[in-house]
Amino acid sequence: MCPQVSDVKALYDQQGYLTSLPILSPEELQQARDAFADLEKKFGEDYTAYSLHNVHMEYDWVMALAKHPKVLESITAVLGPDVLMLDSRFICKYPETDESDPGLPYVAWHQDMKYWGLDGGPVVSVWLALDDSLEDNGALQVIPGTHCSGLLPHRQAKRSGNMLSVNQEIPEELVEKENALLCPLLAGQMSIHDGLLVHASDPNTSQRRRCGFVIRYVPTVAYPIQDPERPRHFPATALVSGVDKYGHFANQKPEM
Ligand SMILES: O=C(O)CCC(=O)C(=O)O
Repeated sequence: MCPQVSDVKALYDQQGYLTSLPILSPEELQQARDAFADLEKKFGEDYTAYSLHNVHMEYDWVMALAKHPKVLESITAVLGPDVLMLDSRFICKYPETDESDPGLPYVAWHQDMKYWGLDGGPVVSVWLALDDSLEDNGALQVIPGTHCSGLLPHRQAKRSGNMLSVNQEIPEELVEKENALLCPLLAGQMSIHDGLLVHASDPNTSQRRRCGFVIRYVPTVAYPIQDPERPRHFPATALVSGVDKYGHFANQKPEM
């Protein structure tokens, strides 16, 4: 039986995340992977690992992923009908030749809200898998319930290899690692998590790529704030569901 919208929201509110949600059909997955392979050919893997930021503004196939009806079904269940897409990024961890390298790419424990100067509503992050994302290739890990802890202190990461552009991490003593859960995904599935949920991911120690498309959404009622601790611009927003009666985010991509 399909879960009701209210069940989805209740579970999300309680845990701060949902995982293993089936999104792309085999054909849609193949098309996305082929289109991504073209970007790898064009830009090279050093670039596609983390620098394909907000390319939904350039490529219709990327925008179509962000507006995929099944993605929006979960997002609107959580945020309500009027939703803006704030930002997007592909995050790829490629197989490494030297697994003993202490600087292998990983993502340090953090909360997404640390990076977003906004208020008035929650941020929901989607992690849509283009590859199977499992323990050995560095799947996302979350600490359930931590979205209720408020914004925790972050500092410069101590270990090299942190993929986060501002290289921050929550200090170890504040991370309840013993409660962490892995969110393994098969290609074509997604997880979603709240902007305050503590999460991270380990290096890819397998011989398989781990590629995901991360999309951030907010309800249209949210608004940008000036916070020197979280200086963030929003040059690539797009209304993806409902209406925007607030107009809090100026630079919106016109309807496709
Ligand atoms: O891709 C990862 O390993 C981390 C992604 C992440 O931090 C996020 O989706 O907010």
